[in-house]
Amino acid sequence: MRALSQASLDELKAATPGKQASLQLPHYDRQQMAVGVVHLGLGAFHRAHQALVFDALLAKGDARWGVLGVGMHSTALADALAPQDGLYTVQVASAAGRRWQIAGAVRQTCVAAREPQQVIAAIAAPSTRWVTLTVTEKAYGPELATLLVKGLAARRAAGLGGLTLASCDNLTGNGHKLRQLCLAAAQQSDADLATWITARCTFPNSMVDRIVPAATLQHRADAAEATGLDDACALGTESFWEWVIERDFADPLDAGVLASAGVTVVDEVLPFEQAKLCMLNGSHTAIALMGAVMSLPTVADCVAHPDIHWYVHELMTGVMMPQLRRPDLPAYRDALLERFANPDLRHKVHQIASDSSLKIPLRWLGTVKARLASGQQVEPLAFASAVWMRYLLAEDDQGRPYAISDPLGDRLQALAQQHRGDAAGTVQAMLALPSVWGNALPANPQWTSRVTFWLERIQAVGVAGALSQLRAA
Ligand code: CS2
Repeated sequence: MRALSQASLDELKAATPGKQASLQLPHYDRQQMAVGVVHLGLGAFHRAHQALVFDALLAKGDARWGVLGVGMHSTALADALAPQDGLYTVQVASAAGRRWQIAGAVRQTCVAAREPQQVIAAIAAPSTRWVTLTVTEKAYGPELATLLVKGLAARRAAGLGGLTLASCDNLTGNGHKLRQLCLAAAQQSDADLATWITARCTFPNSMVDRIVPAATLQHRADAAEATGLDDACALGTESFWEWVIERDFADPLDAGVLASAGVTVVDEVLPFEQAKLCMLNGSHTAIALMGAVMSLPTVADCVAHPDIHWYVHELMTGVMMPQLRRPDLPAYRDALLERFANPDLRHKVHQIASDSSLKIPLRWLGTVKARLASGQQVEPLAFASAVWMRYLLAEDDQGRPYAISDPLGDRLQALAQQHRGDAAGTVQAMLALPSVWGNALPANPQWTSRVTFWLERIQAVGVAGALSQLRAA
């Protein structure tokens, strides 16, 4: 079978004149597109989300939205996309059926750790207008700041205008965090550069949403069947997507341009961001940890379990929604439960459970603190926190081992083993980690006692047994 590339795509287009509902191809002239976007964190999520928005803009005839896709460390995807001329196939699966799309927005790829000069030069290139980022929670540190600041310094030295730098990571106030990081690094090297960044560049907060599981060989086989071409970079996603971004662009006209491709441009993203971080990501983390210990491989398997389905509904309705301001919360919740149940996604619980020590503070703690402060119950999140502590034993309820991927993994697993069987000792040791729980929660007797209560129950009857007790309570 021929490999996907510009040449084989051109043949496919010639062989299938006219548009097909089940297979969408990039009909625009990819040779003419300029690299207008430098994307840091080339991975499945970017390719099924922002890159498809840029693809839609290119398809409308706006040639400014080609992407340089930058892997931060890993070379595999960047190097697999290069011989495919940046092309890849996306399978979009929903209750209405499946369709495929070959996306054309990625013009070039490279790897920041291997080719930093190429990234810096691209940030400083005249055609570049945006930098987008999906680098994950753990990457917001000095390495990222140095790369961006070098690029912005070169851009300023070249006498060019500013950029829109849009963080698309699941962080509260992601744009503000990115701005702070860049300005602090710029201040250290050159105060004038910091002034230039403040005056010329914007860092809009944004909320991005689409469930994009890690790509598998099944996606590759399905894509080959649909297109007749072998695509080593095929991936799958759901039909739902949302990108809500604050009206804060280096080029103010971009608001209308993005809106024309289905992006929601708002004055304040916070209500959307908080609802998504809590209800989608917060539920995801709880589901993933339960699924890992209960040996349920995917999110769809988890929500097919009646007690977990009840749990997620209760977590959202009883504990999270009262704190949130998004206008359509009940409909948003119901849509989320349907999205989680999508059987085509096969979204692995262990993928979501990775880096939980960084995700928990962003996804659960706002809710826990707000509710404790007003004397309200936090039972579902105390339960989920106990499940996390149980999960750190790295074996499921049948005693089968699994791997834990987390920057604090070794330390957390050592603590879990050290206090194995001792719920109070485990909770005390785990809550003493301020990067996960902050400083106030370990001293809160209500929180400590409820987490300990649920960890004891889990130790006695397993996660499934404890969950049915939570439901019956
Ligand atoms: C997930 C997210 O892996 C995870 O932690 O919760 O990747 C989630 O699928 C996306 O944020 C959905 O928009």
